[in-house]
Amino acid sequence: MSNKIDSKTLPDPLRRRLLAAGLASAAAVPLTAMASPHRHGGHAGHGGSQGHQHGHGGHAGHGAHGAEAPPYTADELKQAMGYDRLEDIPVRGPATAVDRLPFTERDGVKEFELTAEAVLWEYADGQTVMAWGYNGQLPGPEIRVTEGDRVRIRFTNKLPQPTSLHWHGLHVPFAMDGVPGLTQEPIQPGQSFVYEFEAKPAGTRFYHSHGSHHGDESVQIDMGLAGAFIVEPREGERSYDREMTLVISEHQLGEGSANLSALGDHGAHHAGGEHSSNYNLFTLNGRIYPDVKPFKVREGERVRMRLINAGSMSIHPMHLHGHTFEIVAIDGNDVPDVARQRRDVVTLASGERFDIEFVCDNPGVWLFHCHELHHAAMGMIMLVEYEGFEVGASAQPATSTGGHRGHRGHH
Ligand SMILES: [Cu+2]
Repeated sequence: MSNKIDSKTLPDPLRRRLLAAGLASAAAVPLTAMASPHRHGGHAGHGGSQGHQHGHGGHAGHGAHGAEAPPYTADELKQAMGYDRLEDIPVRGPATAVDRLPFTERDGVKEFELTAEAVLWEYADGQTVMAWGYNGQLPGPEIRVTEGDRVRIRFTNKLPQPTSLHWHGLHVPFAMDGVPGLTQEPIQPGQSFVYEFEAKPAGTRFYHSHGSHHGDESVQIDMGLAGAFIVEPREGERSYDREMTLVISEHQLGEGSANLSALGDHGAHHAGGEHSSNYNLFTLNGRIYPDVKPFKVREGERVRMRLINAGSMSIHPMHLHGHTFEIVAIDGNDVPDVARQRRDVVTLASGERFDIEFVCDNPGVWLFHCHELHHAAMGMIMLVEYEGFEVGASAQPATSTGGHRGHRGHH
């Protein structure tokens, strides 16, 4: 039994990385024949999006097009990203991202500015995926306020498609809930909408697109439209010395940086239910291993991790090496001391949040990763690094023993 990825289904940049890391098995089938079976020259003149269904089964087995052939047409690129050419889309990444969204205080209200826009997001150093990001980043910048604060979010839609903004886990007034067709009209490209509410209750919440209608919410989330919204309690003492927020997302990467949630012929943005879900890129705070920013801790500290599954579908059993943690909050709500589970795996379904805390009593550089190991192989690993710990000094080389000489290796 092997946990290796069948790399022939992966886009080229991912495949090369995984092969290099020994996490994928080399495929005999030419990659180009498999990575984008739905887009090739024969379709160049198809009549646009209407009736454009997935499953061009008749084309299986071709393989004539080149490695760089993008799985989309110029029309589709324009429709999904608002740009005529890939080269025109701004590249954004950790260098331009902010962890926390700044605000201005006016008449006792904390005012934030959020813009949804199309970018090429650098999910790993030098590698990009088409994305829709709040303020151009994945995840969107963390909004952090105190319980009871009055907040006003001025939101602008610079996407080529209508959208909306929902406050997940917050008790907002009905008209502020961001559900298009129910609480408000969808926000059209170029339009703005002002959300205003009292931040409550305290806890790990998040914000995400609710689509332009119920049928494309998953597409918009898969394109990257989600971010943390942390409401700190107004009273009570902090139980931890240090904290971090971890937003989990999933994407469908194709050739040429294509994000197949909005591109290719999945029909994702045309009709509800057409959205495919062949996720092959699982990000932690918008990045994949080894380019995920590590959580740096110090021996003796008690630390909190706020885990948010902002993905639209997958379930992630997140596992910490070398420590036992306590689940201190579920969906943002405190768990009483006597009811706290002590775990080393916590499983997050879509939309769930878990706050975990542990004492840093075992110096090292430890993995925190998804134990659905295909997800780990495709990026879902983060390091918890103790300050001052040297990996090289303690890494032990493997040695062979006489009795096993000539052993052929088992499975
Ligand atoms: Cu997972």
